[in-house]
Amino acid sequence: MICSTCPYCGVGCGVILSPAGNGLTVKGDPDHPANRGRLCSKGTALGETVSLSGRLVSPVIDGAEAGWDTALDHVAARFRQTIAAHGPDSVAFYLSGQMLTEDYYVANKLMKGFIGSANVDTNSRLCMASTVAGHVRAFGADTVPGTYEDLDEADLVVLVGSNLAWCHPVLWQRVEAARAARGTRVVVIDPRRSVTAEAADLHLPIAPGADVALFNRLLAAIADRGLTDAGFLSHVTGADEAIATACAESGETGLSLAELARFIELWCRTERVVTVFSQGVNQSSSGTDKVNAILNCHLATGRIGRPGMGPFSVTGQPNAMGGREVGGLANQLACHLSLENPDHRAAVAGFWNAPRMAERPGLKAVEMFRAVSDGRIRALWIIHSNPAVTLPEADAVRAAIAGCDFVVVSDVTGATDTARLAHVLLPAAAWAEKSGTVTNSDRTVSRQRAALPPPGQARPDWWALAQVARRMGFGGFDWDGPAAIFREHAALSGIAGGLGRDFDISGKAGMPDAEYEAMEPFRWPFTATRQGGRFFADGHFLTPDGRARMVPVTARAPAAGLTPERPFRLNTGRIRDQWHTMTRTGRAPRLNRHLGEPFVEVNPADALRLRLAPFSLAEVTSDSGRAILRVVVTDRVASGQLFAPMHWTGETAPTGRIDAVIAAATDPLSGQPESKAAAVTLAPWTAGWFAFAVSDDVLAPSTPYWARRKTETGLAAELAALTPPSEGAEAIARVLFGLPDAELIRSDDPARELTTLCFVRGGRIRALLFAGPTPVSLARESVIARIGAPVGRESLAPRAGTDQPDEGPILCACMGVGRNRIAAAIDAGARDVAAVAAATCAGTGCGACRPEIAALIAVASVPAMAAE
Ligand SMILES: Nc1nc2c(c(=O)[nH]1)N[C@H]1C(S)=C(S)[C@@H](COP(=O)(O)OP(=O)(O)OC[C@H]3O[C@@H](n4cnc5c(=O)[nH]c(N)nc54)[C@H](O)[C@@H]3O)O[C@H]1N2
Ligand SMILES: Nc1nc2c(c(=O)[nH]1)N[C@H]1C(S)=C(S)[C@@H](COP(=O)(O)OP(=O)(O)OC[C@H]3O[C@@H](n4cnc5c(=O)[nH]c(N)nc54)[C@H](O)[C@@H]3O)O[C@H]1N2
Ligand code: SF4
Ligand SMILES: [Mo]
Repeated sequence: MICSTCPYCGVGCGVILSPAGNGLTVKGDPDHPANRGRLCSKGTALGETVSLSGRLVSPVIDGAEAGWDTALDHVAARFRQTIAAHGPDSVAFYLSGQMLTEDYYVANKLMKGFIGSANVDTNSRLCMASTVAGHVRAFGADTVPGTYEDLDEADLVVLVGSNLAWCHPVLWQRVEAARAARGTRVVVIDPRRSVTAEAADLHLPIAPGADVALFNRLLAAIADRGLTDAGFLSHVTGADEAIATACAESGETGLSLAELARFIELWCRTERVVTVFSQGVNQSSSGTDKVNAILNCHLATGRIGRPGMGPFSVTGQPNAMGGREVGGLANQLACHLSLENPDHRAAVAGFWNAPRMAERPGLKAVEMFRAVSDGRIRALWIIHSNPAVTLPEADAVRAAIAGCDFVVVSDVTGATDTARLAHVLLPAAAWAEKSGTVTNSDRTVSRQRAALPPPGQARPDWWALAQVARRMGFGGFDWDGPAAIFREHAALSGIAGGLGRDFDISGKAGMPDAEYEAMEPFRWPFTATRQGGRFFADGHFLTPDGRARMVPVTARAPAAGLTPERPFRLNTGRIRDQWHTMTRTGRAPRLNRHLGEPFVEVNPADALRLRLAPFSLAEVTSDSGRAILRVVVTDRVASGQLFAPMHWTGETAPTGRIDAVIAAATDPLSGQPESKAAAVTLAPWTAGWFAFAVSDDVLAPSTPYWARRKTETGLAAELAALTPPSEGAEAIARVLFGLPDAELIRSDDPARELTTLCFVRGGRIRALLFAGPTPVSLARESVIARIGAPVGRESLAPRAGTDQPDEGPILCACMGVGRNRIAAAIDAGARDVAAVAAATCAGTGCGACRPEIAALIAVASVPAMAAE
């Protein structure tokens, strides 16, 4: 049994790993302070993602396998030559908040101290950069004041732009527990009725981007009611201006006066309020101002750093926080030190014995890839990220990477949109195979520990970075393992502490290897005199004068204005059971069953107006690109708004890459792109041919639309084309399945306009294709279950709800219970979540599906409207 940490979200749940056969069993760690044994659907399915199929197991140079020595020499030589010819700013690293602290530390040291450029940026630019900028403006440092216990002890939790039930499910469970224990109220501020909004006491469907206008209304009300905390304000500057600006705010919130009044009343009346914020705040062209608008309200009332109250940025990735600590962003140094402060630079240069310190900030992610595109950057190393999918203007980013002189990608698989463009691929040891530390949203540092041997030649990322540094001729990169790197990082944080920074874990700097091995989770700071706790209740801040800043901010509309040609506001984000570009969660069949295809949520009124039928296909177009997505008609989104998930890629649904559509408009201070407010056109994509295909092995579509997923029995795909294939369905199917000669049984159902092709070998079904002129309506999970079965007499095309029981989309991933079974339980009389759980077991695992079950019950409980 090995204690480690989940590699997905910033909740940072502790897990207990037990190697079993070739795989792992994964359980929640009852002793970890973040989760106390709980896990969500993604954490629960971790054991299913560690299989070695598709893993990158050896370095690859220009498509040919190579040894590490050759690959590392090659990378070092190309970086050295590029720097010699074009200077240090002609090279760059693009990193990730999923790297371990030790990996991150080495990359940052190499680039900022030895190569002498600050062109090291990370996907945290797309994620947390606005929060970092907002924290620094208000507090003088990027410090999260509170802890998770505040969620347990709050009387009001306000979730701003956070779909907590899906994206931080274990924190949502803590909030639910607080509701049950102390009656905590929950407000969700989100233009979309997310499952979290549905479960809240109050949902404020704010106009997209209007958060500053809303929090300015709140600040004005706080001042108007005399609720400012005069004592605390003696530790704050800028209050008068911020309040005056708030009182003058004229921006629309999109909310009714009653909704506004209810929110203001709740916030003003409740001292213990935690305002949790996430990507609805950060991913905005006014993201930093949104952060400060929220911080202003907490500073004005002194509700910060005390039990049950404070602003709380929940981090997305498992080590988003650790990346900020090592200085992974292009405008940071290390340990919360500033690149632009000569004393800070000198201190770090001395500690590293650095020959060539970067002296000014490097290029931020969006700018970095523009520099790749126009040839200012000629050598690029991408580690643990998939920017060809996840950066805005993704088609341009993909072209930029493809056109770059020299691209190195470190990944666990070569089958990603980005890895396919690399000159050199380096095989990384994956989560369960490597050791190091991560820091979660509440500053708790936890160990990740290896439980499995790395396959083939896979090695940890820190090792590859240190090897390249040494081969470039640099000293100071000869650690024998992550413990040594961690000690160095901790020692540097002590120097930062001496310079007045609060990120100081120097209490861990002298730790021997054995202690690092056994290290229990701890919260920073960690020094001889101070360990863990909250910040700022004492009124001491990290600005030059020690006082916090209230920043006057005014609402701005999203960067892209709506026009008659681009009349829809496109919002993007996450679904419950997938992680980003699905390179890991997509390997677990049960996680692919919740929502198996890229989609766009469209309000019923808009769907009617545009003649978009449910489950038809629609084209979403902006000035930067287009996507083709399955239409989900739902009033979760308001008229004029759309929502699409970010997860699909060239590997899983080439026309579903939503970042192709997102313009690279960024926040002027943080450089974070506006991923949630594109101006787009929506139109039917009038396919004349639809198909659903399942296979035990090969499934290689080439139709203009396709989306493919892994299943329990192989692969499944949705296909569509504008016209039926001229060569006929059989020819298409034989190529699709790679079965040129297999025995074929064909059946045509004229009533349903459905053709079924069944490929058989040895009396067993290998592959099935169902095709027709309209979206294929079938019990998909029943079809998937037929692969490998003997060809029987029953219909090859099961209809939903007819022959075999069909689960439909899986709502409870932990227990494998689908929407149809839950609906049946509700039909049979289950009237609350507990009754559904008793009847089906749904909702008894991680609980992330409970809001969806509650929603089904609510819908079923609406009395049928009397016919008029
Ligand atoms: N299942 C799952 N969980 C994850 C991840 C994942 O990929 N899958 N990724 C992790 C990562 S890296 C991150 S950063 C987090 C993100 O976690 P969240 O921020 O909770 O997730 P998102 O879905 O990106 O966006 C949250 C909400 O912002 C809303 N929103 C859009 N525009 C606005 C606006 O103008 N104002 C307000 N107030 N709200 C708005 C959206 O409608 C959406 O519901 O999730 C983490 N957890
Ligand atoms: N439209 C839109 N775009 C968005 C967002 C949005 O809400 N909307 N959200 C943004 C946010 S918040 C984020 S955080 C980003 C995330 O975007 P990315 O970081 O680009 O997405 P991931 O899929 O997490 O990419 C991680 C890569 O690392 C690889 N990998 C896994 N384990 C290891 C390892 O141990 N070592 C190495 N070297 N590689 C490994 C995976 O196979 C994968 O290719 O997306 C951003 N993009
Ligand atoms: S909430 Fe889920 S994804 Fe996040 S750390 Fe915990 S188990 Fe992992
Ligand atoms: Mo993120």
